[in-house]
Amino acid sequence: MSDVNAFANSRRNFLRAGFGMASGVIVPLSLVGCEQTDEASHHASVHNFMQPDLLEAKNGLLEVTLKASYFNTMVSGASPTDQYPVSLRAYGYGAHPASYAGPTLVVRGGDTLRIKLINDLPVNPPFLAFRDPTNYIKPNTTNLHAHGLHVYPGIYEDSINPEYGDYVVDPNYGGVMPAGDSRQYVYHIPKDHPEGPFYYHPQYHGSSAIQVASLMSGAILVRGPVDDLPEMAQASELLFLFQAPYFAVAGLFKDDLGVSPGMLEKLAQLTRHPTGQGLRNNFGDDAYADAQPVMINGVRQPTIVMQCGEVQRWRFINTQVFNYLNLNLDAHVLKQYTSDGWGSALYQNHEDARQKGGDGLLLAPGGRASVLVKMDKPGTYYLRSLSVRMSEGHHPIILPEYMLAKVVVLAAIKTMTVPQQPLPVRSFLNPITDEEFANGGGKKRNIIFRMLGNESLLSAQQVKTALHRATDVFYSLAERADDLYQQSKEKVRQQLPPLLEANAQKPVYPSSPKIVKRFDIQPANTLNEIVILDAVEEWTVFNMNSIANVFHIHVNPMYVIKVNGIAIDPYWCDTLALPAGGTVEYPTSVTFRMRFKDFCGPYILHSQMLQDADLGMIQRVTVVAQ
Ligand SMILES: [Cu+2]
Repeated sequence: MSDVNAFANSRRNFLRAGFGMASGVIVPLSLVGCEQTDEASHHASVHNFMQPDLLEAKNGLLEVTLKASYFNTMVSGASPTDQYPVSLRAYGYGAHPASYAGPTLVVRGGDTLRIKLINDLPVNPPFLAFRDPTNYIKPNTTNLHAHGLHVYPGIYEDSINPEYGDYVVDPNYGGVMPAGDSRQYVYHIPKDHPEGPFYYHPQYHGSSAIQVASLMSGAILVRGPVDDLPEMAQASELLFLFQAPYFAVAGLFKDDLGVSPGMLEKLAQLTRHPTGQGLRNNFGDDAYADAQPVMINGVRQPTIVMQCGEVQRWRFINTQVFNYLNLNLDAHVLKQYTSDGWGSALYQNHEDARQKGGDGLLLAPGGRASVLVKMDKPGTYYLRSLSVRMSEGHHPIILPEYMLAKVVVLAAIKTMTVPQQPLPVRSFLNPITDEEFANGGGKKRNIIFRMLGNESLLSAQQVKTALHRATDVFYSLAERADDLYQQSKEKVRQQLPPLLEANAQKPVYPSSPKIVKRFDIQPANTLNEIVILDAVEEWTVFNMNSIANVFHIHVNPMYVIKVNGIAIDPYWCDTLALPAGGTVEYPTSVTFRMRFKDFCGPYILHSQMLQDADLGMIQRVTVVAQ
């Protein structure tokens, strides 16, 4: 493959700014051609690549009911043969019970996606906010977010029962309550919406990490012109939801926080062991030597069987809440044509990087990509995540290389080709020039990611003092107030429509019922960036932490132009890897431009390391009409 372009090179340099590489396993490359007999054909290779059910819009509409509940199953640990019984939060749909992933929802520009979310999780445990003081208040209250989609973020007020857009600024007393509450979401996909992989998951502030780090996620595929190319249409499409659910394993931790084996019930399970349950401790020299094993659509290390010369299109979604992926395919090229859900005219070619610096296709948590693979040599290959250096400092977090899937290429020949460049790209993704930026107001903003110590919070969780006993009383009062609110919720709903203004496109902020106002201890959404509709702005996100992080903003994608102040070949994304190695004096940074197009309303920017978002790395954005 010779069409490596300057775009690809500069992107690799960008990643190198933040991520080093530990030594990889070196495997000699097979150089046999398709016509030769290969070893693989002598062995029975079983294709066991499982995929979530795929639901496609018909006549402009896709209507689905998602149901959140516990899901009891077995999940592999550090060794694929170790099986642990787990009980984790997950989605079912229609009459289908909860499973490893929600269904894949397929739409095109102009379609309407209607999702009714039913919350069948059990009622929330009593408030323990002070002793688990991490905003982890209602682990079983939920909502829904369509990650990356360019859609309306407010509430549609022109119905008796409000219908929700991509609305995620639920206040502390809001959300979709457990034990049977429901909410109707409606996403009107704009006609010119770029085609690519998107992602749905809960985003209720305080419990987003605990729910997403279970199994609550699924894919949304927006299709368009690039999918209609004959070579694309002929290629089999595989969806990869990379998952590493967290759960307690008896005896693995010194401190299991009182959580039963197989369960994920405490935010501290995520914050103390961010890379996953395979860890012994956070601070020893061998820390992070054995990161969380990754499943693909619920299967550990599945086998994909292909024919020689076959082209497939693979859609990658990293549903993990902390661990990056550094994707690499042995002896073959990952030809990337979307970054997150945003297409490019030219392929970014990721060749086998094991002997060439170790920079594969980097996927931050929440990050997505579309690639084409053409398998031109029979044999057995691995899709791997190469080593990733997640932080600098005395005890850097280095995720080890591991094998994600096996690809067996048979000798039988299938002649296929990849589409020629340039690929069709929507005008929505036209570059944002200096002129457009100036004409759009030219406003610049800075966002700072900085972690503060939480030692006092941790000790508060471990030691029950008289003060904490007193707060128990306080919180039992809060709980009663919450119950009262639940009971009067229907009444509140009935009172809501008359309060709303006439303009159907205007966002709605339900006012807080008085009874719970004083207990609204959640500091979410208190910072607010106000943006004028149709503004074009330039933002720089600074990372003052030695650890890498992930910046994500809803509704409008980012046009990335600089890394650490140095211009790069620009590209579009919605989930942005912030380089590691920052300090307060010398933060790392990424600069992007954004068009605030089409939609007014409230939404959020936050760390896609969702435990950080739940701890407060989150701000509200409100777009208002001029
Ligand atoms: Cu999102």
